[in-house]
Amino acid sequence: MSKNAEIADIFDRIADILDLLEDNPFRIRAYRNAARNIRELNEDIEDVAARGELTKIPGIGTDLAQKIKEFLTTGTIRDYEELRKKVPEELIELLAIQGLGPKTIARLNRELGVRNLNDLERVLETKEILKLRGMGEKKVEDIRRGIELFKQSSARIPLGIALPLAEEIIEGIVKIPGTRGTIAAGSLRRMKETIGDIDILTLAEQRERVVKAFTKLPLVKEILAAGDTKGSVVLKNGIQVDLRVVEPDSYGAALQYFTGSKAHNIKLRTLAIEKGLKINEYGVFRGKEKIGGETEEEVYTVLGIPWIPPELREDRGEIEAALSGKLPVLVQLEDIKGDLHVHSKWSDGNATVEEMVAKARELGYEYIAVTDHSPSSRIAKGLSIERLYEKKKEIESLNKKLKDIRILMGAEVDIKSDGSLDYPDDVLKTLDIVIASVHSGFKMDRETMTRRIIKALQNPFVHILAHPTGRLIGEREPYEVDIEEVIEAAKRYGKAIELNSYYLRLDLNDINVRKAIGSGVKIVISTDSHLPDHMHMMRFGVATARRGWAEKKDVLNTMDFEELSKWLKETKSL
Ligand code: DGT
Ligand code: CA
Ligand code: CA
Ligand code: ZN
Repeated sequence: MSKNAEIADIFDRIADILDLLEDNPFRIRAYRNAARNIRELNEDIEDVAARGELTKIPGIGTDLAQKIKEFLTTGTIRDYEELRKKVPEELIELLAIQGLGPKTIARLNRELGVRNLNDLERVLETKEILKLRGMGEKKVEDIRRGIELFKQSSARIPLGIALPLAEEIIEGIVKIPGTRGTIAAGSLRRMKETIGDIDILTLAEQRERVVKAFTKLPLVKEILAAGDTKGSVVLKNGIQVDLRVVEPDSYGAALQYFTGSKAHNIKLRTLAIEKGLKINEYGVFRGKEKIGGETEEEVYTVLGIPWIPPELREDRGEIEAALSGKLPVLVQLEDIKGDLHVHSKWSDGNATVEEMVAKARELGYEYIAVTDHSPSSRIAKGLSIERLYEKKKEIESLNKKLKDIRILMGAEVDIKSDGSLDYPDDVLKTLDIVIASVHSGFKMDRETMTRRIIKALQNPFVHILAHPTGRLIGEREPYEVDIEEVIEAAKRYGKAIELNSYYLRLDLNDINVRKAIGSGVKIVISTDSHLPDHMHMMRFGVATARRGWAEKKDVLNTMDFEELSKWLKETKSL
């Protein structure tokens, strides 16, 4: 892990502990902001420190800068070590449980002696817990569900965390002399939204030596196994990495095998058997003769089918599609012509409109929609109508200045509990693009929520429904909603549905993307960025769209500016 990530983790941890100690909320928020900004820094924090520019990082004052320097020179922060002594480590872990806030944890600890998850599960079964202030049957039930979710998710890592780490490991392996073709396999290559462990494949002659060098990479905390062809390690943040070192003539077969999924491999093996062939991680065989295995393409073509993109390999009909020549031509990152959901300093973003536009330009986009929050989102500093019009002026003048990129004046408008929108129609009418989304009142029954969202889609000025199920991977389950009905309504009213690329959202998910495009509804792959660097998360959204079988034509923001403008206008007049 880079120093940036280590320091950010410590700051987050300090905030957690202060939370449990019910410390000053502003102090807590300061640590959280600092952690976020450090994590998203574009360069190594050592370099920033060396230039004496730590306090130029947003949210870093002299005090935090001092702590960063202390960490860079001594490897630890004294205040942090002191704080850690005040709260048991296992108690801090409980903060990750949805429905269980720091105040409740502190109370559970003080009054019922809860020190860890086991204790918590035990007291949840007793009557005593109901005597605690603020506790009731309903709350107890919420905590139980939170625990369940916590147990499921703590074993899997979001793609957005695993992928950058894997890239760092791969860089390390590439530098080991004698390695070639180093590549991620497993669920990571299939770009699943969460990853159990990281699988990596490399090609080398002296395999044992490569495995040994792998186990010595700086990110490694613990060695689980180190043999002559494979090694397993645990990284500093607890993620397991399996490396397999293979020989050239079986590289393709191994890559195919270890990319999975298991279900896809089983199907493929059946196909091989039908053709009188045998397939395994070493190659494809006819009797004793090896007829393929050097490249992955070869493995598929000797079975009589075209190469299948890894994102499709889930046994969801891809082998049948390959057999009948009906594999989709999947959308690619390069097809994306703009980001249609980003925030700026006008609301809760961290950067100015110009800074967001600069990033869009760097990414080669033709356009960007700056869609700040509406007034109901108070914490997110939603814009009053007055401020909305001020922002509109700024964007108009920027558009006059800029030649190479178009800025769309937009808003992310709250869908209120009754399905009405947070700006009146005569205001919405003046915007280039309107995104509607649910930001509060998640706890509704399925039918009410579905009707609420459909009502918003009926509004003639809405173009896109954003993060349609509201889930946060590992943190919050989707709200109750009949997504099929929502998709049908989107089709009926000519609206698009967002695939939010933020790594904890990926909402729509792969399955729902397929449903949407299957119904003829366009998806929009956006990042919902609150700072320029978040715009790189587009790749997670594109990957999820590919897992949902999306082609270029299914994705609204692959259109050029002219086509898009036409689509936006037509939608408004439907
Ligand atoms: P994960 O790590 O839980 O996110 O999922 P994967 O798909 O990366 O699974 P993993 O790491 O257990 O194994 C990597 C690949 O190796 C898997 O996708 C397919 C292949 N594989 C593992 N075990 C088996 C097996 O028993 N049969 C077959 N056909 N393939 C297997
Ligand atoms: Ca894996
Ligand atoms: Ca594995
Ligand atoms: Zn947003």
